[in-house]
Amino acid sequence: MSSEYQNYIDGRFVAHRGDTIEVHNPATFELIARVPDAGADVVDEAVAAARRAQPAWEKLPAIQRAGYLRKISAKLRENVEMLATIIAREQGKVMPLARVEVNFTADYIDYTAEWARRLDGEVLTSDRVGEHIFLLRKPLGVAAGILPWNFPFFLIARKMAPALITGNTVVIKPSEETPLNAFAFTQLLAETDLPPGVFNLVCGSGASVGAALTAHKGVNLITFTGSVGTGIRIMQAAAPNLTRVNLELGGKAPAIVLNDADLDLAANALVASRVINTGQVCNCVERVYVQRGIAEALTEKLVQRMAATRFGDPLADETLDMGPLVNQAGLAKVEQLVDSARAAGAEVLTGGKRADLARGYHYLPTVVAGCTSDMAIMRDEIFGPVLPLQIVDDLDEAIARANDSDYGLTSSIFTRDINAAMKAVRELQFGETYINREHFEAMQGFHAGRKKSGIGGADGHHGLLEFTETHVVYLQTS
Ligand code: TXE
Repeated sequence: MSSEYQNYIDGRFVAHRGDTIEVHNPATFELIARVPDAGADVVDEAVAAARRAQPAWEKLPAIQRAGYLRKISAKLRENVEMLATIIAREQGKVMPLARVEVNFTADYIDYTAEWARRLDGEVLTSDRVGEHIFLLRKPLGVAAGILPWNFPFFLIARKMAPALITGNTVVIKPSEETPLNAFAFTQLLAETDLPPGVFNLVCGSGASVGAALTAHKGVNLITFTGSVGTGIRIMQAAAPNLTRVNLELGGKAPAIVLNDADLDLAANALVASRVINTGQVCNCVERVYVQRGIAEALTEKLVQRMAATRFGDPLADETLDMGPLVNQAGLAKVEQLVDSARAAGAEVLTGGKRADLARGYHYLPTVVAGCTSDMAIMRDEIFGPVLPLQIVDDLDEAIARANDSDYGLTSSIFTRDINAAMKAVRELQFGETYINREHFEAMQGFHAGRKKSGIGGADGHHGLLEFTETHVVYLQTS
């Protein structure tokens, strides 16, 4: 079967003949497209094109590479409404957030372009008379970006922009759940004069394109955002070639709320950090440890706010707080975690079941109280609009329970006591901690998880370095 959506290789759209993947709107179940499920031969062509283009791309002054990036971001800014609508339709995000995603993506590309004149090496002190030691930073070569579906558009930029500004070329594989925004991105990119082969797009499943890319000898870096299980498979596929991996594998973010916290601020931030993108964000609040003294008051505020959360088809109503979950598997996982907590003695205070709508993978905004650390809902990533609460006696207990996790991406604490906040910062085993605010990272930060949340990180100066390797030069003069 042929598909009107075409892979983009060496500066050209390539007609696809072969297997296709169906893309559905998760709010309506409507079939919206069939896209290529490319094979290993197409991956070979894309990697070969990226390899051919890389040396000349690397030789360009960084400021010229930045110029190309800015042309791409300008195209995105001219097409915000079109792009946001595609994202909302295939992923289920509400339109205001989809617009934020497109604008943030353009901002991210521009921010990355600004690094052009700041990509420095180092001059090291020598032990020898007349010797000069230079540490150069060089691109790795070809980066393969494997994308998830939750912020699918932004993730193109998070993989592509730092790769390109540092002199690498890329092959991008979108998630098979949300490929249409990546085709739209590529259409706009193709309207610029970006040299052929610098950016390539290959669409397909994890088993086809994902497996071929990650086992490919011509790939120098695999940068992946997705699940822990797939991250492990990617490391295994990369091992024979010793290909570098950069893995962002989600989290089980704890939020700690102490007795002295501003409860309205905490409740607003916790709900915002759970409702955004229907709870399908790696840094979303996944479990709340609330100190006994304010447990009742905070719980009441959370229940009230979660119960008031409005959801439905994002394209039918722009004022909704959230859309559906992305697919049946996501809905089944949320349902199973809440059901198992209930069966183990936790109390569902609001929600706790699928929404009674005719169409769409909707789950009711849910608060589950009386959770304990042995429950799966406190240990596994929920990735849905569910807030599980556990009562703790003090900060020490909260920190110990927060750290007792396979994950280590983000965390937060709500308190007016600077000593308590800084003790949490010292002892929490997480890549990020938010104090008295919602969970959401900044592009100039460094988004990196510990433990099974991943290897390496993204954003800011440290994120750029992930796309480089060092070359030390010893120059002996007389
Ligand atoms: O992820 P997968 P799924 C978590 C979240 C979610 C769960 C499952 O808990 O409920 O993962 O989501 C590609 N080689 N996160 O199943 O499978 C696949 O085609 C190479 C957290 O959608 O990890 C897609 O492009 N690639 C998260 C990408 O991996 C392979 C974001 C992600 O899919 C592959 C998303 C293979 N063998 C889900 N198999 C976050 N960190 O924010 C699959 N893929």
